[in-house]
Amino acid sequence: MSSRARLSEDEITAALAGLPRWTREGDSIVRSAVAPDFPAAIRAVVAVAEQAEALDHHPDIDIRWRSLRFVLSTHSAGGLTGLDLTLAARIDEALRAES
Ligand code: HBI
Repeated sequence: MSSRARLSEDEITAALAGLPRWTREGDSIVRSAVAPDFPAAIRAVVAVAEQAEALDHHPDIDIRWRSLRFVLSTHSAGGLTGLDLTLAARIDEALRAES
């Protein structure tokens, strides 16, 4: 699940069925969320940063007050890999903890 090998279209489709908050945008997957307030949004971002460092895999993050948008792709592979799926699940957890 966490490999840096590029996923096939079938693998991506199957994985996204288990990540209902995420949508495909080309070579990336994207999720938006709204936290209860700005501090909660920042706490979620810090939790995501810790997971990103642990995985050595980093999301693009857009912060607008309490609205967050995460974009995941594996730049070194030129597309989506298992690492993106693993990080997506950990981002879901971080957002759930601050919702
Ligand atoms: N994060 N999203 C993403 N994609 C990468 O290819 C990537 C990364 N974080 C760290 C990383 N690659 C490192 O392996 C290299 O930059 C050394």
